[in-house]
Amino acid sequence: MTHPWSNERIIGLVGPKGSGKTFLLNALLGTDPEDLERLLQEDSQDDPSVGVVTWRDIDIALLDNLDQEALLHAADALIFVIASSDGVDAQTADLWQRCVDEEIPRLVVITKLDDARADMDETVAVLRRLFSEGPELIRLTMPVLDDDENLAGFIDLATTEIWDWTTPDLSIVNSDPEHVALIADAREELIADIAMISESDGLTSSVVMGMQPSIETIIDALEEASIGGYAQLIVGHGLRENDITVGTELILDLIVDALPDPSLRLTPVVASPDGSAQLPIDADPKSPLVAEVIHADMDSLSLVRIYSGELRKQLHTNNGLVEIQEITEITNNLVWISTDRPLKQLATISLPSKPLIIQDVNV
Ligand SMILES: Nc1nc2c(ncn2[C@@H]2O[C@H](COP(=O)(O)OP(=O)(O)OP(=O)(O)O)[C@@H](O)[C@H]2O)c(=O)[nH]1
Ligand SMILES: [Mg+2]
Repeated sequence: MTHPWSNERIIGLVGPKGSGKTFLLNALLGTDPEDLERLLQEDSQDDPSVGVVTWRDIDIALLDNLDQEALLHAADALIFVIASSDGVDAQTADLWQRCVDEEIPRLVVITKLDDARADMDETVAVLRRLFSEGPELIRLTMPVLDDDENLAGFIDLATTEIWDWTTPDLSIVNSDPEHVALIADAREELIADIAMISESDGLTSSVVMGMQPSIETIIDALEEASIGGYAQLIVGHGLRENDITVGTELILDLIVDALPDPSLRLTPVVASPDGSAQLPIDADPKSPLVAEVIHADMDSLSLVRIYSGELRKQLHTNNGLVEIQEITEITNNLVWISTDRPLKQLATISLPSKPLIIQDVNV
């Protein structure tokens, strides 16, 4: 039976200032291009923004502008948004290292590939030097240009299919022999990398014996490694004329197929309010409630992440009982609540009948 929480993803967007996080968020949400420039102008790093899009029946919550600590609690996976022309700042490099230490699954999106100065190969090389000396950073796509040298789409190196946004609706087509020859080296590198870190013996032994693994085997291994947080896929994104964004649907597919759902997350370590240890709690709506205030607003409106259990009207928090007045669901596990009094950021929410306090979230 599938887990009740397998139909959602909670994803945070991170990256240097101006790298295109809010732009990518709106592309993924399918925001009308006419509203986009205004939204980018209004975007303020003081206000968290949460959007939700349903893709292939999966509800994807996307978080932007959250305080870093809160984001690392709220999200089950991060998308590192890096502009091809701008590179990486120290804060982003530090955050990457923290994700390595805490095994937080992540995806890398290289943005602004329509920029004349953009060079995806070069950006991938820089990221590999900066973030990983091993095979974990795996580039999945390569840009395809049209006759005018504008960004037209991407080749998926695993399937060798071309995702083409020139038609003007997206079409996914098989690549011709000329393209296959062009990507041969990059594809070989991808297969060697995934074979090195894959837990699938079939893949590793077929590569060692010099055989071509099937596309299905490669994709399964990539998805498993990405969900498990031990490989990070790199893909591209950009813009075409008429405000068509290139790469968006491919990223939505990857969020669904290659990033974890809330049931796969290790739940926080909890204790009783008196400090006595408690057994770990399963990420399951039937378990005791453990939730956390991710962002607290002046007027008693709070963004809450549920790790286990279900919210009730009366709740226990670190500083006493509160009552919920209204719940607005973003996904099953991420909700806005208004309460009879303000809550504190990173306060634990539990049931009055089983009060619990979070000791540590990402362990
Ligand atoms: N041409 C082009 N411009 C882009 C692309 N992505 C983002 N931009 C532009 O880059 C600028 C910065 O993008 P934002 O989405 O605001 O960047 P951000 O990472 O949210 O920035 P902060 O919130 O300030 O950290 C905006 O003017 C966008 O229109 C892209 O793929 N192509
Ligand atoms: Mg922004």
